[in-house]
Amino acid sequence: MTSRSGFLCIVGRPNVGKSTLTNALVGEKVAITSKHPQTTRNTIRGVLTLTEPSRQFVFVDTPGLHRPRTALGKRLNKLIYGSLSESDIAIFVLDATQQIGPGDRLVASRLQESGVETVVVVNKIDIASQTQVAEQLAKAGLWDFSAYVPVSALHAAGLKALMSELDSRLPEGPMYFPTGFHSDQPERFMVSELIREKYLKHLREELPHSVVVVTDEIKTRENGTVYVPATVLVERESQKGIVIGKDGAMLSLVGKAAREELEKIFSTECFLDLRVRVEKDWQRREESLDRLGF
Ligand SMILES: Nc1nc2c(ncn2[C@@H]2O[C@H](COP(=O)(O)OP(=O)(O)OP(=O)(O)O)[C@@H](O)[C@H]2O)c(=O)[nH]1
Ligand SMILES: [Mg+2]
Repeated sequence: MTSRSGFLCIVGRPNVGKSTLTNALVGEKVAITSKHPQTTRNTIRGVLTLTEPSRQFVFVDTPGLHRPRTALGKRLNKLIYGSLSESDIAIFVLDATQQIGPGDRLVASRLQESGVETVVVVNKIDIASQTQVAEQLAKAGLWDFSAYVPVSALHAAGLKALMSELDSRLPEGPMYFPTGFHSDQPERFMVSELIREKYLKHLREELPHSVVVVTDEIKTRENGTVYVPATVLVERESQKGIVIGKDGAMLSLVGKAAREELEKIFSTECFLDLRVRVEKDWQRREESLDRLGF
């Protein structure tokens, strides 16, 4: 019997809920989320395998599309267009509580140019009025994409209807990953992202954009505990103080939250060795971006 499979690229402007939707569709946390725009900085693949008949959805969460102001921003936009061109289906996410703006129109026109079959998702219906949702659907409807589905990614509402739209469009294809497999992100990347997520939760305004986390080799010790050495990089000396906090308060708050989540994942005691270093203007310097793996 033939199976069906496909790559489904999740696109939209920053902060509309792409990563939250990715996690909800996959049923596992594969991508970090935050209240700050431009949280996601890599394409994150999350896999959902269904049986009877056998089919596999490879969701590709992407960074929010925006007009780039840094070398990093330019690389991220390129990354989005690259994943879009390799996708079978695009999922275009809109925020029901926000007017459709230039950011959404930019995404829409890129999707139209790409010719990829697109399903539009109007997200955050849990905090939008019925009128807002109806108006958003009507306005987005003018773009003439393949289907329109209102959802709440956060509360897993409307996902059945969305899955049925996606399922009916999934082409024939091989099972790329084994059953039970949800993510192909390397362990060290996942750990860095988790630490960054805790920082995003506690930092305000522009600073989150300046933070990047690098995890070195994770070691399992003889007694079964796990040692995780990680470095938080910021762009300027002045940011170092904020990331460390008064008497190290921020560092220990973030470290504790990250360690607790790591212990759940590794199912053992973890020692998180968290350090802070300045990597001057890393977002703007091509060689820093190369070294940091962007
Ligand atoms: N109320 C509500 N909040 C949501 C919903 N989906 C996402 N959010 C919130 O919206 C914010 C942004 O969510 P993300 O999933 O990080 O958004 P994103 O589109 O991946 O953002 P970038 O990676 O920055 O492009 C977070 O605070 C989420 O909790 C939803 O359905 N309802
Ligand atoms: Mg995201």
